[in-house]
This record gives sequence, structure tokens and C-alpha cells, in this order.
Amino acid sequence: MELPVIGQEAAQSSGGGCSASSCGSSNDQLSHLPDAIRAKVQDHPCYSEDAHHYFARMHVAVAPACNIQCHYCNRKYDCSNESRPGVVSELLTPDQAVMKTKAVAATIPQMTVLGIAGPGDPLANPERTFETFRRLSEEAPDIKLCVSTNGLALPESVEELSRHNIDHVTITINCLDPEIGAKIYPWVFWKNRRIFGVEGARILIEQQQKGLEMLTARGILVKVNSVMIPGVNDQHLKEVSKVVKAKGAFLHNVMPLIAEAEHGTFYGLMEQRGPTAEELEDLQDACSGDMNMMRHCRQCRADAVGMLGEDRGEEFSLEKIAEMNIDYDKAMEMRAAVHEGITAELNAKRAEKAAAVPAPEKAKRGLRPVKIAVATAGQGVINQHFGHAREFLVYEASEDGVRFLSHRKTDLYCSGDETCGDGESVLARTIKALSDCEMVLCSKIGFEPWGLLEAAGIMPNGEHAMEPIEEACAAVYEELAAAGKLEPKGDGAACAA
Ligand code: CLF
Ligand code: SF4
Repeated sequence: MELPVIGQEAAQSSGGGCSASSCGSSNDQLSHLPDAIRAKVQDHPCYSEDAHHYFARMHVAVAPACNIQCHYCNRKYDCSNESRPGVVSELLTPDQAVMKTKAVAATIPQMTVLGIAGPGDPLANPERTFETFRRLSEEAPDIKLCVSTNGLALPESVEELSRHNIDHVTITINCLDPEIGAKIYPWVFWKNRRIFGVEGARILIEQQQKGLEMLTARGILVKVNSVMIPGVNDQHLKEVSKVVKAKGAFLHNVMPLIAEAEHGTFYGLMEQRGPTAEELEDLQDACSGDMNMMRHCRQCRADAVGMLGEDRGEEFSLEKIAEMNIDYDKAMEMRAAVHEGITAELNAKRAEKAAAVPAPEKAKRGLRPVKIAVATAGQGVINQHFGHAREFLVYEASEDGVRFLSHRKTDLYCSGDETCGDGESVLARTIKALSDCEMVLCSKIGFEPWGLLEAAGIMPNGEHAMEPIEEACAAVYEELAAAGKLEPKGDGAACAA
């Protein structure tokens, strides 16, 4: 059924290329960095929050084996240290991986990073992983290489990683205390033996810490991923954040545990719950005093292709790639021009931000912060129909400014408001996912979702279509303040939830 729409006309973007529209990048995490580091992260969609609105990444699933067991993994699916559990990737040989990478690079020129993140542990499959990296560094030198590991085999791999010019390594570190580790890892496979419990966890933790120190000593950027497991390591992760920062890690990505019985994992079957969105945000805030936090992770699959949050993998099946005729030298020229255009736009925005004269300090009005959900298809602007959104970005507007908090995944409402397995409609689930937000900004929205959102205390707003996200959030915050709707917290202020 065609839905009636409310709000301004807005072009839908597939996330491809860079529009000439004004783009609002979120807080510029890069301005304080030395030039050499900035050059390494400014076009990496995971290491730079504002870059993820413009640049894409891809993974090749070349690494099937794993050398440890995590309680949130059952090995039928991708490695959950970097991936959403419950999905399976098509395994590739290094040769197929190189072909696929070139095909994606030629088709999606804003793809800047090739990562290996599973489906097992890349460093437990050194031949396949390093053969892929070696070939790509020779044949597609314009692509940054990235790897994600549980860390057990990291120290012995550091030399080889530096040889392949790999500037970005992610280590999943869930704990520093082997007693906690034993509740997450039942065993590790070490020196041809399976080692169980606390002793196995101790070995894993020592290897992770040693690998982290060796990488940072070589100037390789390290991101640490941690899976937040309520009641197991949630309190402990603040300590993890402090320690890894002290050892030179660049970024900390605390991800929520996803444990469902149907995935057949130990935690899923034991009904270990994952954190709520609010618990996750609170922990990220608690860690952020000590560390650069990543908040835009999408827990991608081991064969993900496209912008973060988007999966174009089906366009690049082996069958489809075989039909493509790729001239990679030509593709590199085109990619260089596209990257130059995006980088110029991004740099202009970063410079504009750095040069902006700070607004005179306003006397604090004692207003409460507001969470605002945003539908965007990329480029940092509000350019997506409510019904076309597969995810919403959540921002907090307050008297201190606007900051990005998290994203919320939803199903595609516009494909038909079908009932999910649990009897709940897709729209009802979306509204539940946004229940702590007071407003949703999108380019358009139909009457039915408008009414239901409003009834749930979430005000839809289509008046800021094609505006930069942060500017639009600041504007609606001021509108709410002017309307007297932001009385201080604790005074019985209505919270949409
Ligand atoms: Fe892939 Fe990971 Fe490299 Fe990114 S993903 S290997 S650092 S290129 Fe990124 Fe995906 Fe989160 Fe990973 S959003 S799951 S953090
Ligand atoms: Fe599974 Fe990854 Fe853990 Fe290995 S490291 S057990 S593949 S989640």
C-alpha cells in the first residue's frame, strides 16, 4: 500500500558517492591527532565516526578455523567477536577473496578498507589470511588492510602483520581477570593442547596484552573490541578500558552481547541476557573519560560489503563476479578521484568546525537532555523516509551540544508491516527500539506510523529533511526549550519511554 507522506520532499541516497549537500560530521575525534595518525584513520569507517558517513568497508570470509571457544559462539556462524551472531558467511579461497575485493573496489569506489574478521579467527588461519593480504597489497595497493582477532596467536603474527603494511588491528579483549575469563571462555587451544577454565583464560589474556604492546610499539593502530555481558564483565570493562588505553590502544568498542537460544550458543541456551541500549550507553559513557569510544559499530558479518549498517554482499556472489570485467588500473584512477572529492569535502567540514568561533558561553538553563532518533542514508544528513530505515542513529541534544550515542537496528517497515515471529508487528518493534527517544527526525513519514509514534510519546518530525544531523538536532532542542518542554530532570518531566 502506498503510504501518505508528511514532511518535505527529500532525495533518497543509497549511500554511494558524496553529495554536494552540506554534511554534518559528528564530533571531530581527529583534530587533536598527529598528522601521521590522522592520515591512517580519516578514511577508515570504523576508526573515524565522521568518516563512516562517507566511506565503506568490506570483509572477505577466508578464515574458517578458530583456536578458542567463546560462550557466545557455537561455530556454526561467524565469529561473534566482530560479527552479529546468527549469520553465516560464504567461505572464500584467497584467490576468490582477491577477485571479490577488486570487483567491490571497482563498483563501490568509496570502499577504502578490506578487513578479515572471520568466520573463525584470522590469525588461527595464517596461510589463508596472509596470502590474501600479500596479494592485495600488491594488486590493490589503494585499499587499507585491517584484521580482527581474539589475540591468542597475535604475538607470533605481529612481524608478518607489519610486513604486509597492516595499519589497523582489532583485538577482542573481554577481561583482564582470568577468573572472569573462565566464565566467558571454556577453553583455548594452545601448543597442541586444549586448556580449560582459568588457566586457558590466563594464557589468552597474556597473549592479548603482549600482542597489544607489540603492535603499539610498532606504531600499528589498535582498536579493542569488548563484548558487554551483564553480570559477567560489565563492571570490569571500565578497568579494561583504562589498561588498554595506557598500553596505547587507539579506540575502544564496547559491543552488546547478543544471545538467543536459537543460535545454540552456551549463553543463548543459558538465557544469559544482553545489555539494554541504555546499559550499553551508560557503560560507554563511564569508559569515555579514559578512552576514545567507538559508538557506531554495526557488528558486521564476516562477509559484509558496503557502508557500515548496509550489506551489499549479494551483489558480489562468486557467480556475479565471474561475469564482471574489471580493469583494476582504470578502477584505481576512478577511485582516486572519488576519494579526493570525499576527502576534500570532509576536510573542509573538519576545518570549518575547528575554525568555528565558539559561541559565547550561555548561562546554563538547567534543561534536561533529549534523545533524538534520526533516519539517514549517509553523508551526515537527514535524508531517509521513516519507512525505509533499517536503523536509526540516536543522538543526545543537551545544553552542552549534540553528541552521537548509538544506533538502533529495525526491520524494514515499508516492506509491509508484517508480524514478527513473536506476534509483534514490525512497527511496534521499531517503536519499542526507540522508546527512550522523544523525537524522530526523518525526511518523510506516513500517517499511520506518525500516529503510533506520537501515541508512544515519540514526536515525528519531517521538517529538517536534508539538513545536517547535528544542526537539526540542535534546532529541535531549542524549539523544545522555547516551548517550555525541557524542564529539569527530576521535576516530573515526561520521558517518552
Ligand atoms: Fe572490518 Fe573490524 Fe576492520 Fe572495521 S568492522 S575488521 S575494524 S573494517 Fe567496524 Fe564492523 Fe564494528 Fe568491526 S563496524 S564490526 S568495528
Ligand atoms: Fe567464535 Fe570468534 Fe570466539 Fe572463535 S573467537 S569462538 S570464532 S566468537
